[in-house]
Amino acid sequence: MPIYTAALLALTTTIGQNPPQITLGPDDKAAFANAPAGFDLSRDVPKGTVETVEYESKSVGTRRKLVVYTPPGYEPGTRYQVLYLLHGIGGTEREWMDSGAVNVILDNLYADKKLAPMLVVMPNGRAQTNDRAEGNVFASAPAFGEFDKDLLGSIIPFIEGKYTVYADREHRALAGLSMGGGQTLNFGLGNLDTFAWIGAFSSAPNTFAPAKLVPDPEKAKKLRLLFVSCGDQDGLMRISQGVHGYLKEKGVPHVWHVDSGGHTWPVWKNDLYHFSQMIFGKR
Ligand code: FER
Repeated sequence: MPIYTAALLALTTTIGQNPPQITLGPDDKAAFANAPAGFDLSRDVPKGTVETVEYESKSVGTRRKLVVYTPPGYEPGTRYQVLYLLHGIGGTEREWMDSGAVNVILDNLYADKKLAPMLVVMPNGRAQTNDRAEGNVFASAPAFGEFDKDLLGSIIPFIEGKYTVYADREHRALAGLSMGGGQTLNFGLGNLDTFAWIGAFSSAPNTFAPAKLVPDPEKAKKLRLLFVSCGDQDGLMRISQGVHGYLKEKGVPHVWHVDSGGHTWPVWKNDLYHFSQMIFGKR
């Protein structure tokens, strides 16, 4: 079992299996069929490469780790697009690898020619000196709120210096699950000049209120994709419902996808499967 703590397991049980009252409205339905069986199982196909690298975080003042997936057939001299992919409250930079099978899902999609060439950068969203998921993981919630300085001020410049990647909004996507979903909405919608593609899966209570998230609906319309999803048995559902309702009221184009499931990995893997195919236009 990865680094999930007892506190997080209790949380997952509370919000996943015994959810508070969830009322589904007419809009709250699946936008896509589930990913095909086996989409997250390793096949005999070319594999991408996964490496952990360290960067200097100016805002935190430490050297921090992040995980980078480069696709099968990666050529260092070729320009790639970048998906920045964020974890949940009990995770670290390893979570999408250890629990989300991100490399397996993407390897399979590349083998099936369904994906645009991209790097996936998985940073640690807990912007504090000790960024391990230790003890009471909820105590680090404020550090998740500080992460925008690290992402924008250190991580993106580091990635754009180390790898040959496009360095404009059209070629940057931001996505995440739960706390990382809230970060994605807060920092993605707050930095429309930096990201053109946004995916928020099962967003947590760190998500800003909708009117703060989208103070200027006209500006948000310049996003290429705003993907909002949640499981139909997730106790945090009301947050995503609130975001969808506000976007709809203000006429901001978005995808609203309600998965079947709780606050769990099958939902987030399915979201990644769909979201990754929708970003960066044609392959
Ligand atoms: C909360 C419930 C859930 C909360 C955060 C979460 C900050 C995050 C869950 C996750 O990331 O999986 O009240 O408050």
